Amino acid sequence: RPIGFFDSGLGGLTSIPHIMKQLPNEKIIFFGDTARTPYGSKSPDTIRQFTMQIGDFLVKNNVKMIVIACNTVSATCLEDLRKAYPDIPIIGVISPTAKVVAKECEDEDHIGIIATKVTIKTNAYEKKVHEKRQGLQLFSKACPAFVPLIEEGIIKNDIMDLTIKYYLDDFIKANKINTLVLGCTHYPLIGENLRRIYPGLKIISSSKEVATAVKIELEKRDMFAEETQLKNVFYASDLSENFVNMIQNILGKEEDELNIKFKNLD
Ligand code: DGN
Repeated sequence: RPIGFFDSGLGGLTSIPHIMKQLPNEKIIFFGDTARTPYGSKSPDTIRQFTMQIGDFLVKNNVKMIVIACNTVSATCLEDLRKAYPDIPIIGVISPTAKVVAKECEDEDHIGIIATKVTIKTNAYEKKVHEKRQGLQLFSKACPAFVPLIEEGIIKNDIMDLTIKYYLDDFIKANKINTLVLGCTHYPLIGENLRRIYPGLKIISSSKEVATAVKIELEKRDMFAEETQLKNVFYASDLSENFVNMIQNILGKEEDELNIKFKNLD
């Protein structure tokens, strides 16, 4: 059986190469809600309604596990989804990332958390990190314009660089940030920009850390896949040119090697 992954858009795709590397036998069904992205500035009720529709779709596709490759949904609806599907393991991105922050950071580090408005408003990262380790110095900043620009493919240019500086120059300077947590699965797509603009900053990515959590959970439940003929499938609620380009870029494959499908959930 495949593992179901979803995101409000194409951001969650940034987890897939980490999964493919760590768990090469696993098959993936990915759903990106590209027609309704971004979720990050919507109300929790709307996000919950969309999340339940996606959960139903993945469960109908016989997934053995659901990975919420979206911080916004993980911060707002993880427990709702777990209640709706008590027999399926459901993993969010925030707890595994908070675990790494708690393990790898020092008390004197100044840790910046950047994410969507909704994720920041829930304080989900602060709660999770401090549950695991008291005393770490956390500072958070919502960066709501990043996701729409990334979804439009506006990445390798001055508009993105200026937007990054607009949100982060003062934030990093005023709070003496030396570690940045990418609390949105879209943000690895601007990782190069961030490293170039702020060299020396240590970066922790939620997209990467969730892959390790999936591996641990599969091991714990003895659910590793045998080798199979199943192919990964990538569904999107809007098959925009940018979505198709992004999958190709992120996975390093041509369109005809990928199984990309349209799925409307409305
Ligand atoms: N990729 C989503 C996240 O990790 O929060 C954000 C997408 C959005 O809808 N803004």
